[in-house]
Amino acid sequence: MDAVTPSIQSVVSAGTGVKSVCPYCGVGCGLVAWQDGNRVKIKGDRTHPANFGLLCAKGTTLPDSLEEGRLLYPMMREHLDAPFERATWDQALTRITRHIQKTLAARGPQALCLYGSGQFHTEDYYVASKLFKGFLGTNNFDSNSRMCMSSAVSGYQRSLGSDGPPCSYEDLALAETFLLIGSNTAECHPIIFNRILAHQRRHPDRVRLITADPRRTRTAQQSDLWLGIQPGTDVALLNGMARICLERGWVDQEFVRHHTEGFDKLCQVLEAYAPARVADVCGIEVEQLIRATEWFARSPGSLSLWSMGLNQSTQGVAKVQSLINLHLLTGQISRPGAGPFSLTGQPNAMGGREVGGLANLLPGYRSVLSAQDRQFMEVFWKLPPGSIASQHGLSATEIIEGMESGDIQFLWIAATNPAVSMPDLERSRRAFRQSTLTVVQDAYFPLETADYAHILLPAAQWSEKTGCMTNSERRVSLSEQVRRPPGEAREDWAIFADVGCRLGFGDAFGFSHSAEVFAEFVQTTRDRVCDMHTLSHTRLKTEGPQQWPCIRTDGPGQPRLYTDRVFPTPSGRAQFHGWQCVPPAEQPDAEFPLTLTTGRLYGHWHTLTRTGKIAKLRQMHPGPFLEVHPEDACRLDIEDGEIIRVRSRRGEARIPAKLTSNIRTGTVFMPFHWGNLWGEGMSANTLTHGEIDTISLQPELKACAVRVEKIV
Ligand SMILES: Nc1nc2c(c(=O)[nH]1)N[C@H]1C(S)=C(S)[C@@H](COP(=O)(O)OP(=O)(O)OC[C@H]3O[C@@H](n4cnc5c(=O)[nH]c(N)nc54)[C@H](O)[C@@H]3O)O[C@H]1N2
Ligand SMILES: Nc1nc2c(c(=O)[nH]1)N[C@H]1C(S)=C(S)[C@@H](COP(=O)(O)OP(=O)(O)OC[C@H]3O[C@@H](n4cnc5c(=O)[nH]c(N)nc54)[C@H](O)[C@@H]3O)O[C@H]1N2
Ligand code: SF4
Ligand SMILES: [Mo]
Repeated sequence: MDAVTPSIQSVVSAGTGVKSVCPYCGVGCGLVAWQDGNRVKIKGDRTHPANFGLLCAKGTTLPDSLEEGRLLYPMMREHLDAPFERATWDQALTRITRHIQKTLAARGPQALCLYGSGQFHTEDYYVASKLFKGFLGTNNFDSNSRMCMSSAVSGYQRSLGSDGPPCSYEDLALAETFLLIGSNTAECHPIIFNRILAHQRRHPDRVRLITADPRRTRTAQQSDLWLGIQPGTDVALLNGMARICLERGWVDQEFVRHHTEGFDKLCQVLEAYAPARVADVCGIEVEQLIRATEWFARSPGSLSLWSMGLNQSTQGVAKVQSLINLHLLTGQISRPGAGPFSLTGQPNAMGGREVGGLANLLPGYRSVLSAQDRQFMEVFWKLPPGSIASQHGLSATEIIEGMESGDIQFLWIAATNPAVSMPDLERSRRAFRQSTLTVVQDAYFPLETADYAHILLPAAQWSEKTGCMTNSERRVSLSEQVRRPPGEAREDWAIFADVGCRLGFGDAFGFSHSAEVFAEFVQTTRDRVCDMHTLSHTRLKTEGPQQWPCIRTDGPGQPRLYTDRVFPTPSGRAQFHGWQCVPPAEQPDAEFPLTLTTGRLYGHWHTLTRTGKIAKLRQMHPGPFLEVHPEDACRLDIEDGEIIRVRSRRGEARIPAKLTSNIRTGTVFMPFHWGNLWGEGMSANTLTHGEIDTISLQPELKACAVRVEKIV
């Protein structure tokens, strides 16, 4: 067995502690945590409905990441080539406040920008949103969720009328067909995959897994059918499946007639997706396509789980909507065990959407483009009418453009490491160097992004602060503080609130505890799809985690959305929207003949600030590599383990080749975890490009053209 085979580790029993949540992925596993001498100890929370006590290798080793390499004090420097010097909080925040005031006077609010993270607690997000979108009057507050979930958000909004995954983890034990599309669930949402496999073991004759992925991932290897599609051909695949449903009479006529709109237009689009052509475009067999469709359409319950293979694409929204079309067409939605279910990447990307943590959103699933929504928030925040800007703020990749043009004069980066995670890194790094003033607020130092900071602010992280996170099934959990933050580190929300007070908005930012922040935030959700106005830290502590919508104070929230088949669209009907399949922005050609896709490994978390400090996980995945099919390797005359050069139009990497027939020929794969701190030439993002989906503005991190060269 390969070293990276996900091993789900059972918990050991231990003493009492506080309830906490794993700060890694969007599964949102519950933890019990306590302090033992100087160490934080954890076990899985047996009562938490996400994991019932189980944890994966990342969760289990989490406490080992807390000590080494922490940023303990604020640090400052005059310019990027000077060394950092220790500063007091007062000095650092005074400099920030003065710079904001100066920028407001000289250039106006649109020159200010905050780039945040799906790793914020809901309370951090809320205070940041209130400060930037409300009191500073700029919607330039985007987050790394732009690179993660924004295509899912737009897809849900356009097809179902609102953001919000309609399903529940309960459905993992009720569905019979699982379509895992663009998701390496086994490595990236391991506890969910474990639940699916357990369900299949109980019902081996009925439960089937289909994986659609250009790589035969660990997820695909444990599936009943692998659709090894050509990268970027998901819309063709899903249209082909829809077309087969039409041809074979596998359409839920009743559902389509009474609960949807746009069926005729969809049928027109599907005309071009005859099964033989689709199989050809996707590079799979017609029989596989038909079998997958039959399993999906004719099962008593089909659940699709998707993640970055759909979202990170110039067709991200098209892919998501095409998947939802298939659910609507077959009536595989609005009932237990069925539905389109996006697996959220980061632990609180869901909370970010609720609080307005993308440049187009406001708290309570509101939009900056809606006059009514802006007005609601202005009244709520006691701001004069017109305070909230009526345009989208800058999205993640637009921030890079804003730095290049000089439109941004102040950049605040918190809980994300864009000097590793942004596409087209050389360009991004050049842009960051042009900043007038950049603040980086993180738990660790050194850090790749710190190279571009004038001011470093030490943040308290998991176990050092109390706050809420919402997981993929819309369940809000309270993660309680276990120990004091090291050095002078402070909670993110408290830093934003302090700057709010220093700017003269003391009445609005005088929060004394995150519970107060949460209490204010939930009022913005009243009567919204994400209604959680009945929740409070106290209730979550006494009654445990709750799913929204949760409108009763004396009972649990709703496990599923739209079970009455009424959707939050003007007509109450879900919307079909047919898309044509368009290839990825950068196509392979004679010069760059291979398609590079990028992604994750089981034991590592993103840019390695935590998992890179844990010996066991480093041993599991010692370094980056390029997966190459043996046929391509033979043509290129490269051997397994040979250090090769991978080049794109934007940059290059030098890493070992890993020969495997678990990838399509013509496609290569590289994990994106390693940044410059680990050495030059290890970063996948020196190769990727910043082309985006024009609706969701999410970059296409899953496909670019490269060539692989032998190093002589
Ligand atoms: N171990 C681990 N788990 C994590 C994370 C982590 O860093 N490490 N991060 C979390 C976060 S923030 C996220 S967003 C999620 C991501 O979770 P996933 O999306 O499951 O992970 P990725 O490896 O980014 O990509 C998934 C798969 O998409 C495939 N793919 C590439 N192109 C296409 C395509 O065109 N179509 C289809 N159908 N598939 C394609 C890739 O081959 C890859 O196997 O994981 C979360 N969980
Ligand atoms: N090529 C390629 N690039 C990708 C992707 C891909 O699939 N391929 N995926 C994209 C996706 S989906 C994502 S989500 C991003 C992730 O990319 P990043 O967000 O850049 O990755 P992280 O390493 O999770 O960065 C989180 C940072 O927050 C710090 N931190 C942890 N806790 C706290 C806290 O409580 N407060 C503060 N202030 N800081 C804290 C950590 O030390 C770390 O530096 O990468 C994106 N980039
Ligand atoms: S599955 Fe995700 S949330 Fe659960 S322990 Fe692993 S990393 Fe943490
Ligand atoms: Mo993500």
